[in-house]
Amino acid sequence: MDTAFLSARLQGVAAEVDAFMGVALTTGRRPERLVAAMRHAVFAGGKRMRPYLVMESARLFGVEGHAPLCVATALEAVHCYSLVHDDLPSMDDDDMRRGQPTVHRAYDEATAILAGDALLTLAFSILTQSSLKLTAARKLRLVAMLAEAAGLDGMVGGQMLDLAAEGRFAANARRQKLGNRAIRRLQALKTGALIEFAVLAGAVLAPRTTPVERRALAVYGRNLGLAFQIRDDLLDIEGEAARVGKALAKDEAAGKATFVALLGIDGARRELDRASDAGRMALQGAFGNQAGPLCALLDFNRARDH
Ligand code: GRG
Repeated sequence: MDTAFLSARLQGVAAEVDAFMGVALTTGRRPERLVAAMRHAVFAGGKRMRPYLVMESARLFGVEGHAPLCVATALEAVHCYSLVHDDLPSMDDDDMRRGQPTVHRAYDEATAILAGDALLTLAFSILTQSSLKLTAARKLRLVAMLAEAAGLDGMVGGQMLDLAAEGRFAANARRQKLGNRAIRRLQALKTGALIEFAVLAGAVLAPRTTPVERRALAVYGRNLGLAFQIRDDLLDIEGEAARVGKALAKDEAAGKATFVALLGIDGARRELDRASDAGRMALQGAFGNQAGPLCALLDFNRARDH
């Protein structure tokens, strides 16, 4: 699958997710400023990589249409919330995201907190809405998986470890030099958990799956999450701020526990290649040529400049 094909597919997914979000985020009798801030967070031009993963992992099992789109949109809502909160003054204190002012900059801090909260809860409304024609057991499974991936045992837990490693808290006000295992755990939670959810959700939507297929998806998801985080760490050092759409070279100054800090630039590049290859092998072993669209994302990530 070549890059042009992947870009077209990503754009197609983005258009579908945007249309769904557009309907979910209409004003009506809702607080206008809050809806506007949520729309700012959602429609700022994200890559929609997680929705792509949901839709392509479902497609591996012949599942297309409204159900994968609902799950994809719910996940993107969680992702957008996490970016809004990550940018807050009390977290990373960023002014720009995706080339636009961050939500607390465009609006104000209270509105940004509420916009994030409302995006997180919107995700669970989408997963439980009646137009999503899945059995109650499958909906419950998706809700439980997303809650775990997003919360204490996933992204939020990872974010807390990240801030603690920076020495943010009075009880522990020194930077921690995390080792290999600790950095991998932190990143698997902070970034990896939502990516793994995206990949595994396709199997929940499938009428039937085998243990071999589920295992292959899990290995692919874990390695893609790792590869994605490493690319993000490399972009902080070697990316162009105008392309990435936010301030760069912040990780080292903040004492962040990154793969570049752990492995150096060359070591991080090698680990990115290793993880990408491991993800590809797992998927091709279980799905053969059908794995093309998901394998293409590994290459896209390797080369991405934002
Ligand atoms: C605040 C609860 C909470 C969690 C924050 C998302 C996150 C956890 C931190 C963001 C910091 C960061 C840069 C993490 C690296 C991985 C990541 C989430 C990058 C942004 O995702 P992309 O590249 O963004 O998919 P777009 O803009 O394309 O949607």
